[in-house]
Amino acid sequence: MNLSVILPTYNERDSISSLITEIYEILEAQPLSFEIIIVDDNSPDGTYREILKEWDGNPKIKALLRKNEKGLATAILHGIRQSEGKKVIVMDTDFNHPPKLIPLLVNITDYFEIASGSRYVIGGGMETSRFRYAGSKVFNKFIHYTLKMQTTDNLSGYYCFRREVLDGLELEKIFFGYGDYFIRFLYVMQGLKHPIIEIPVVYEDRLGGLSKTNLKTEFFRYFASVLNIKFRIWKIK
Ligand SMILES: Nc1nc2c(ncn2[C@@H]2O[C@H](COP(=O)(O)OP(=O)(O)OP(=O)(O)O)[C@@H](O)[C@H]2O)c(=O)[nH]1
Ligand SMILES: [Mg+2]
Repeated sequence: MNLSVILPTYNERDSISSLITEIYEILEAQPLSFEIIIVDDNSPDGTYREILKEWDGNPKIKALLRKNEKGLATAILHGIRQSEGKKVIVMDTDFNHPPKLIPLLVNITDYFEIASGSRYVIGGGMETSRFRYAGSKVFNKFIHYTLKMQTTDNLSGYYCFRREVLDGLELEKIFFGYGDYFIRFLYVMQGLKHPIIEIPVVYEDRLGGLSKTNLKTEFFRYFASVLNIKFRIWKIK
């Protein structure tokens, strides 16, 4: 299997079917074998039922339901562990992350082990909120100076990697929390000297449903995560 696309969902009933359709059509046009893995944390809005209604019986679509666990990062890890592709893509399921970038992400990871979408390289941006665009930019600068990260967007969470970059790592030590797991992921990958290329991404408006992000709580969580790395309270080994 060439590629696995991991889609974590929580209350994304309004967008999930059209997102899967769009990704499916893009991938069917590529010369590769693929699977799309959705990890739903028992969304009260019936996201999982909606997926089964549309896609049950299609061997390329695997819908996983977690009943006893909740959380973005562990959902992604669960999906990765159930996946078989030599390359893995992770993305949001509300259309913030435009599926049209998928072919480029897949193609460029023939040359770089990790390709990551960035709002802060030329051509990148955010149609959703100017306030969040500016806030994230400042926070990314903070990450750059504090952790010496060479990546411009350590919060995007839209990326593709070759599976072997995870070999030998204790993944539970990276994949916990919310979007802050991605800071840890990139930090570890940079430390291991895996080549990472950033490609411009423009976040589009969420198609429906509600944001799960509480900006204030997340800001403090992300801030604490960066300081934990900096002062070696958090270590991978
Ligand atoms: N499985 C799972 N998915 C989650 C969880 N929390 C968020 N997600 C998914 O993670 C992605 C990002 O969540 P969003 O609410 O869009 O967060 P955001 O992009 O920072 O916020 P917006 O800009 O408002 O869209 C979406 O695909 C959500 O459905 C969770 O606890 N479990
Ligand atoms: Mg979103």
